[in-house]
Amino acid sequence: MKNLALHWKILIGMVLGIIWALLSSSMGWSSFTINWIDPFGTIFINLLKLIAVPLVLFSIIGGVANIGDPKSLGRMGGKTLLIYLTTTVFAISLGLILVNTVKPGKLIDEQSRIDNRINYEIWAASQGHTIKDGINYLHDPAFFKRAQEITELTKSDLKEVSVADKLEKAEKQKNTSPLQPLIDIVPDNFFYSLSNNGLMLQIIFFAIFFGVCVLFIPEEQSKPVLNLVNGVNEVFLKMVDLVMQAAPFFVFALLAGVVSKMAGDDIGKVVEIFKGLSWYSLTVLVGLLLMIFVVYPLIMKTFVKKIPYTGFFKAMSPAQTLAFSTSSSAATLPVTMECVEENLGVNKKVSSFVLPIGATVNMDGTSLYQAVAVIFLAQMHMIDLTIGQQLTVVLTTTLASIGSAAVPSAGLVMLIIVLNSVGLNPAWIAIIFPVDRILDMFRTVVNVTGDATVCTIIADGENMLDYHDTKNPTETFDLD
Ligand code: DAS
Repeated sequence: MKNLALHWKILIGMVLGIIWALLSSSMGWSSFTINWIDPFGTIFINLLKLIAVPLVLFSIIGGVANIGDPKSLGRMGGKTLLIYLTTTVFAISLGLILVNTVKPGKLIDEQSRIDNRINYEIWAASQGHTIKDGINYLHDPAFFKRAQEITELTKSDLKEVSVADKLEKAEKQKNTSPLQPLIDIVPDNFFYSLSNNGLMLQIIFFAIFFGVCVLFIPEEQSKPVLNLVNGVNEVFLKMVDLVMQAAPFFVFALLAGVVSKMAGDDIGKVVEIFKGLSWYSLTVLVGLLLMIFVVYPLIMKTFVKKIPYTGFFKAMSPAQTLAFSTSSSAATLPVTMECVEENLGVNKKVSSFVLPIGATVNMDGTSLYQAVAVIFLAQMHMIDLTIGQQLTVVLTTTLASIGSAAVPSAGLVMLIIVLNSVGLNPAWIAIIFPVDRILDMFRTVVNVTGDATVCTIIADGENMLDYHDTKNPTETFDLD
């Protein structure tokens, strides 16, 4: 067991966690699992995020300052953002092709879709939207009464999943200036940004600014700064190695908690939850699995010949299994960096710059999921979005995935922006909320895999990739 590769130990921890949750749910012990086991999962995520924030700060400062000259920094930065954008738009397009082919929303029974459409028209009218393509039930009293009943029902559903407060936040976000996302990148108080690790973009902005300025001070002054930064970096990476020794146990607690919260003491509930949303969940999963096992390997094969198909997965498996268990790219970032540097041979100068930016702005899995979700919700409300509206979905999904924080369920909240952008009811996120945590696990794996793929391509392009297949992933986190 000792020599078993870490990702196998994590997978075993995951499977045992799910088995324990199913067992405890059938024995009526779910509250024990949620109260006494799940907290260790939260502790694990806290530990990783505790490391991630200072690690991002010092690794970017070190990465930028070690690059040596602003010109190559500019070139690498430009390439990074361009490739990130390309993979995101590709993921959205794949999602749109799948959801318009499978049409999961149209597989729902006709009567429910008509009710949904009525409900939508009422909501649209209440928002001052014009009644679309001639469906004009509003003047029929019988319809109006039925529609009011459905609307009341939806409202009570909303209260239950506390989506209302998320809607409020999105409403506030909607009424800001178009350049607000740009303003939000520049912090006015760096210590406030540090204490709110959702403001990762502000920490990245400060780190790049600080790192560039290190390049412009005389060598005898920048040397001690760089020594300190590099030394602190090593300490945080050693913290990751330490935490990862207990990863299998923590992952057991995480998965036991997630499944117990979903199932409660009635395992049949999990089946219920997926029943109405099975085709939707399947469409999202097929898209995400295609990204992981087909799209990224094809991109790697095209741009980085020296890394074999299995070699990439062997190298990234600890990060991918962690992304799956934590559903948080930010929490997984320290491990993603170690896997990319130690197992893929990417130079730290590239990974410490490209990966933190990727974890924050490059969310291919999230963008694919958001594209599928919007079209699915429209279909189940008997609404066919025009091509123009679907192109709007591409744009707003790209922005929404950039704006999504790298934490669990962030993609669901940002979906509100996308729904608003095509005149759909943002409260519909309550409909897909029940399966979101499971889909979030898979989309976070895609987000992390996408970041690692782009980082490897950039490193290869900068001649900073020294790949050797000999490394066994389990040695990545050895304490010696
Ligand atoms: N869980 C997010 C992440 O950490 C992705 C999402 O919510 O879509 O990448």
